[in-house]
Amino acid sequence: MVTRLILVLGDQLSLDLSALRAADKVRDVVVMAEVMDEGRYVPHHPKKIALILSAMRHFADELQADGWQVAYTRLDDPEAMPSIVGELIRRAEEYGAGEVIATQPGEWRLIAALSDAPLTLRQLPDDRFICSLEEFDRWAEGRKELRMEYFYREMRRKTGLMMEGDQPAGGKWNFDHDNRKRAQADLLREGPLRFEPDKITAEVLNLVESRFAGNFGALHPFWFGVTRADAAQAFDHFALHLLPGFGDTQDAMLEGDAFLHHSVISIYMNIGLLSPTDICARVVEEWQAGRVPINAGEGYIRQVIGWREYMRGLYFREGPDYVTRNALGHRRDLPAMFWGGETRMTCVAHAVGTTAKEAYAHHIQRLMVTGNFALLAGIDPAQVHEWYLAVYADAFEWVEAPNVIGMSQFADAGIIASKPYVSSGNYIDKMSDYCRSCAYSVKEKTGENACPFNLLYWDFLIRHRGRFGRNPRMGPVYRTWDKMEETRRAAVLDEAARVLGDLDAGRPV
Ligand code: DLZ
Ligand code: SF4
Repeated sequence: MVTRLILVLGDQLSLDLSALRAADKVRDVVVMAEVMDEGRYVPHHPKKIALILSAMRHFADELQADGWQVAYTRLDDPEAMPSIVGELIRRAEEYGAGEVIATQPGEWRLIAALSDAPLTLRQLPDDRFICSLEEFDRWAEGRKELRMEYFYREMRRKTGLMMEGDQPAGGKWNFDHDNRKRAQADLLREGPLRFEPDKITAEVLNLVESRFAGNFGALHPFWFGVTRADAAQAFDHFALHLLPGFGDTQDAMLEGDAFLHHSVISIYMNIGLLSPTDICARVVEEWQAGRVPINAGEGYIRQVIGWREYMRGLYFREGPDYVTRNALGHRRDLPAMFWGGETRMTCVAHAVGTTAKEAYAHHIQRLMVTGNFALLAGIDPAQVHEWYLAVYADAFEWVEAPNVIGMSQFADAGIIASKPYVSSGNYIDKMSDYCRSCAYSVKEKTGENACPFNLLYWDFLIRHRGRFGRNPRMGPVYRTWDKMEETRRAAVLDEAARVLGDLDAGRPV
């Protein structure tokens, strides 16, 4: 029988991957390839590249130990081709392979490249998710509005997680209301589990250092887990030490604590080292044993079976042009402060600083600090999208693009968010301790020292009044504006123009 090639990509490191299930250990060859094109199509954070390459190498070893034949290409192999398709063609010749079996990639770019490859190639559905793409489309069909909350309820019913018969445990589907507390500094908070690099990781770190030296972000200290066993241990640590407090402070931000009670598990889940169903089963177990309050348990599984699946469904439903959408016509370039350039805004400096150091920031830093700023300042959403895709270790387009283009930047004209996620400095002040040490004053609404969020917030709303003015959920904010004194309104818009002018001139804000 003719050999077939089984493609396993860097974010497909799951033993139950559909391509592996369709394969025959004796007959087929698994192809894994470190390639320059995947490393540089956006300027990925060095920690993200190191995580993927080291996890790929460990996974290949695991497959080999399990009896698979693996053709593995390292980035520094002299015969390595620059692209995945190039590697497949080279390996097909080498093994005289007649067919390639792949699991559909999580990005339209790569799906198209595989579809166009001069090879006989089958792309199987990626079924490591709770909701298949067909099921999502059936759910979405004919609905006027796609609301995550209703989709989530379907997923609760489907999985039976935290259900009592056909009713949600605790009598409510969603306990988010309890999850908006400020956080107190706590020197004893455990934080995510950290791992020492082993020999394989050390080699990868050297390679990344030499090939991606100019990329934004710190490679060292590298503490991510890189195997399924590491990922399981990291999740266990979270479940025991951090999950009980996860709900309450989910939206809080502290200068001295980048992680609070967050699990930082998306970095493992999104490359396939942990399965969403296993994770949720464990969370429910902890809640049933009385070790975790319902708001933490429900809040956590909602992110995994609700939000994450909903993002994926929408990404594939909306199609390849989704990442180019720009409903608000925003054209400004991404300011240098997103790449670590100077800023006087403590909140942005912290969100970007954590990102540079850890290839991670939590959801409120992403949504309400950097995302909020980019939206208010009218930054080109394609540039914002590429930034998020590059700098976060958990960012793959199927999940990152709908979060950024849709949820954060409103560039899809409201498919995901029914109103733009914008706020003045007030929200950041309420949820963080950032404003205390900021050069700007969050209490000042006009003047030299006024928090830029306060100025840009109104400027954004006024610029887009034609679109949002009639949105009933935004009525109250426009009424507040209309009641302001004329001179004050003029001052706010003048000063916002000054801030935007500074951005355009490349002056630090
Ligand atoms: C992100 C990434 C990087 C940096 N490098 C590789 C690689 O060398 N080989 C590989 O198979 N995958 C890599 N990836 C992940 C792919 O970019 C990812 O599979 C697609 O973007 C689809 O999600
Ligand atoms: Fe951010 Fe404004 Fe607070 Fe400064 S005052 S930290 S810019 S919200």
